[in-house]
Amino acid sequence: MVDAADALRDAQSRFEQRLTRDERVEPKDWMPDGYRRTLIRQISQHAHSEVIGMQPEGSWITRAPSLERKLILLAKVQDEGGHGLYLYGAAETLGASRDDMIDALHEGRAKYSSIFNYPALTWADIGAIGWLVDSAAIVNQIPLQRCSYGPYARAMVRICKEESFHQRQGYDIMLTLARGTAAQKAMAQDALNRWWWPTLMMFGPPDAESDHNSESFAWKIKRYGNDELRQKFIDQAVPQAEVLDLTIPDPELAWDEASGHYRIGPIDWDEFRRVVAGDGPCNRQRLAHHRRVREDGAWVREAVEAHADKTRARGLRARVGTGSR
Ligand code: BYC
Repeated sequence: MVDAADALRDAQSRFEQRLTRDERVEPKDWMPDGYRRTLIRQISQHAHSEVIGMQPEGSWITRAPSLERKLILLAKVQDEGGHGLYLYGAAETLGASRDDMIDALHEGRAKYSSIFNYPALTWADIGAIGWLVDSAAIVNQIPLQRCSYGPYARAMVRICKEESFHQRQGYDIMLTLARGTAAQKAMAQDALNRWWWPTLMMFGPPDAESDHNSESFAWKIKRYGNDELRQKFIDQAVPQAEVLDLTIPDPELAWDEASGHYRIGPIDWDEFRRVVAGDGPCNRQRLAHHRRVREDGAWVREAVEAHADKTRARGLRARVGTGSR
């Protein structure tokens, strides 16, 4: 008879073989507790980022400069709500409850991306968010399509497709403004000035200071380090800024022939730590809004649950009725 310790060893070895063969781990497969915890942490924080990320752009839906721009922005913000839902769903397959995840966000136990604590002050910010923030999201998320956890990897495939459209809408706004009047071009430049450095911080702390890199690499959740992805983004964004004829706000930015990469000046990691700790320009406003909307929507969730209970009870009565005939 196989005792519990043997069964556990077998399960562990099957898990490791799966990772070695680059196969997906699925919800019902055995997995180490740490793997499950890391995934719940990352996926739920990713979901929170998508949903909180709706706020800076959502505030511009009624102020978009044309009907076409309004429709496009509306579709983008709705996509982000959808991304949040796929991701909460993926975290639920690991046994996390939606209410617990939201409570963790409200109580400051779960983070969301630092980038969404900056305000969208002008229409050009909507361009800069789409161009820079969504480009950064794509660079970070493409490798997550190969993440070892099946439901997360599959959610990423769909999300990445939608992110490409988001990026293009942002770049198109920037292009229109940069080729517009002097005042429009100045507005685009000002947005780039304010969003450039916070976008670089989205990739997380330098690898040397990353808490989770080593475990996440071993578990094939992360495929690249924070610095490598940040560099990839910079190398893509600099020529795009040249096409726009806008200046990246970094006097030390320079092409390094030897490495084949752009080199940048120092990132203000104190600012990053401050924003992540809750003291960015909009942290309080973002969380207060999320709490308010959650409270306002409580009656909808209660009605949906009451309806589901009623439907279940009716189904049960019908089955009992059929059985007694
Ligand atoms: N902001 O060990 P590390 C979007 C935290 S949605 C805040 O490197 P990890 C979009 C990190 O959580 C974009 N916190 O961590 C939506 C950890 O703290 P905890 C969101 C950050 O997880 C709407 C600590 O710092 N994308 O694009 O290995 C509209 C140490 O870091 C940040 C994702 O969530 C940050 N920027 O790597 C438009 C992608 N960076 O958790 C666009 C999925 C780090 O121990 N997530 N921290 O308390 C990831 O790929 C990884 O979680 C990260 C960080 C690369 C972000």
